[in-house]
Amino acid sequence: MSPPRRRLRTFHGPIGDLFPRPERRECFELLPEAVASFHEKGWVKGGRVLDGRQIEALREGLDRLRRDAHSLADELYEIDEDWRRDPERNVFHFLGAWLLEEAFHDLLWHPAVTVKAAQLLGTPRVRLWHDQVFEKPPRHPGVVTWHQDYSYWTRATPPRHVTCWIGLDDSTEENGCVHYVSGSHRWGLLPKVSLSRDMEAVLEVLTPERRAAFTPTPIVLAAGECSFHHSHTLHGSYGNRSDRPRRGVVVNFMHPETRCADGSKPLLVGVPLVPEGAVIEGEYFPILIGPRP
Ligand SMILES: O=C(O)CCC(=O)C(=O)O
Repeated sequence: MSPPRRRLRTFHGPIGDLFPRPERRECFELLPEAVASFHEKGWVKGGRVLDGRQIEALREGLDRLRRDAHSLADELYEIDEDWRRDPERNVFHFLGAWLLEEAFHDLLWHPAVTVKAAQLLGTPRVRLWHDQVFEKPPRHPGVVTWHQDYSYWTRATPPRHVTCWIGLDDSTEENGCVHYVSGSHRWGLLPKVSLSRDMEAVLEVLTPERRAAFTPTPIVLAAGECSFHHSHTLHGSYGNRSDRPRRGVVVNFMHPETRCADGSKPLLVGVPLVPEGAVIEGEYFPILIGPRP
């Protein structure tokens, strides 16, 4: 039997020494041209943010979470239903690794990531919304269908969110790297789709002009490199045709004043209710950079 796990959510700062403590913020900043490109296209590459030791610690944490996934279902926010039903066909996708694994927890405060997220959101303070993991084993058909992150997040308002996708493997077209549709962050909010079912579902609702402009860019990254995307940027990924895994860890950041637009049920499974209209804060939503309240 596995040893009992610690409740990491009560630690609002790094626990171990896997990641550097914030030095001067400027060391980690994106160049002004990169920030401008993010606003223009809705995504930007963020360079290398993990070294070999950090990648290995995250991979090991992910192995433990996968091994125990079924028994941990109640301790994570969510594990993709389609994966639980049919792991051979669906991507291993879950939310909440930071609650259970120290490397995933400490990654949230990693200045190489948080400084850039703050720049892109245009705020000195940034709050955690949640984290995610997407794993495609070798030769695996699972896809992540074209979607906009904010279509799942309308209860956290207004939309001032940014996502960082970090590779735990080299990701290429062959092993199913993420693709972004440049400019789609200006297309308004499209309907929510199932993440694992019909790859093209969202295309049905695009106008002919937008369909014509639908030209996904493959985001080829080395292990340890990252990309950032806007909450409305259409993105998705195809199956893994290679003999290598394709693992990615995702941090979803939000503006610290983001409010709850629907207090009728928890914003994430297992998280206490946030009253409608209240700022989303507390144990599960730590400030990751900038002065704490
Ligand atoms: O890892 C993938 O293929 C999809 C990632 C994704 O949907 C996201 O980062 O929001």
